Amino acid sequence: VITALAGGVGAAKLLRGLVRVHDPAGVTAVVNTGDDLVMHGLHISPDLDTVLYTLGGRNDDERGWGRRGETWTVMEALGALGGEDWFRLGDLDLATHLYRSQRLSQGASLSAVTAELARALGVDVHLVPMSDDPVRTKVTLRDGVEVPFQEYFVRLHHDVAVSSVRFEGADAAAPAPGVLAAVAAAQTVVVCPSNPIVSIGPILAVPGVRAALAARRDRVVAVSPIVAGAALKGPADRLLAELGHESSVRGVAELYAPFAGTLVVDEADGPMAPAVEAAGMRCVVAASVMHSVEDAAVLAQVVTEAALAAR
Ligand code: FO1
Repeated sequence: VITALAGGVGAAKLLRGLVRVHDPAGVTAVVNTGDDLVMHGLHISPDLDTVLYTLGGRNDDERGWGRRGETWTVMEALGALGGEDWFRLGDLDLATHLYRSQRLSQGASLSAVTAELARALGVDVHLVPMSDDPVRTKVTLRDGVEVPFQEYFVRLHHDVAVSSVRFEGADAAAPAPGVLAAVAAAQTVVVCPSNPIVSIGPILAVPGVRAALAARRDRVVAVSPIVAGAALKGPADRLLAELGHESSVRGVAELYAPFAGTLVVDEADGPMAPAVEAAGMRCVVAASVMHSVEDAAVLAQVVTEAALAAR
């Protein structure tokens, strides 16, 4: 039984590898929902959708998000009306948001709707949002203005300096049904190579999750999303530095050491292994950049073995 904490693209790639080497029915992915937003009255859960589409074989791997073979008829028509079209929702993708929004409006929980979508898309992994309650990541920019996460990420192309990040609603949120039990029961808990601040951070901010991980610290294996000081995708490196952390595997280790026993770092960071160990984590060096599903399966095997060796 494996439980993974997941953000978007990096997590989806590793999960695709994990289900190559483990029975998907034994894998639970707890997914960040701090990126969620309501737009045009629709509830959009970008990280859940990236994981759903990737495991369901429908993700546009080149763009990184949304569905393969996508068309944009609705967005073009919306733009022509003067509607908000900076957050691009493709025609196929819209079906997901329509389905989710309709079911939520009928009173279904986000976890129930996620299970329905997973079934419909042929995803066997147990996919759960971190919480059924709204948690919204808010980013304060250097000029003091606070914006919702997607305004920072998409509208401003995460090309602006950040002074702080908070997770609105987290204090009052409960972990979704099964989240704490999945951490408690797992042979291995994987912290996927996702942004430590805005992808893993919101999951840790849900009351009870951090303590549940800390209680299983020896079984928790994190994969560094930082390779040779840089993020493979997105603004993790800049965010770490702007918020006072080192943009390196040492910086990641300092954040994760309280609740994770092992950090998997890329071969490029082999020389940093002593620094990771000095920060309090066992360090495993491996090829961690996933160019293919085969790479992901090899990394998944490394992660699994690392957890076994830590016991
Ligand atoms: N990312 C973009 O860079 N531009 C977009 O217009 C955009 C639209 C979008 C729509 C649905 C969805 O599920 C994801 C979308 N993303 C878009 C990606 C999203 O911003 C990121 O996946 C994250 O939230 C960061 O993990």
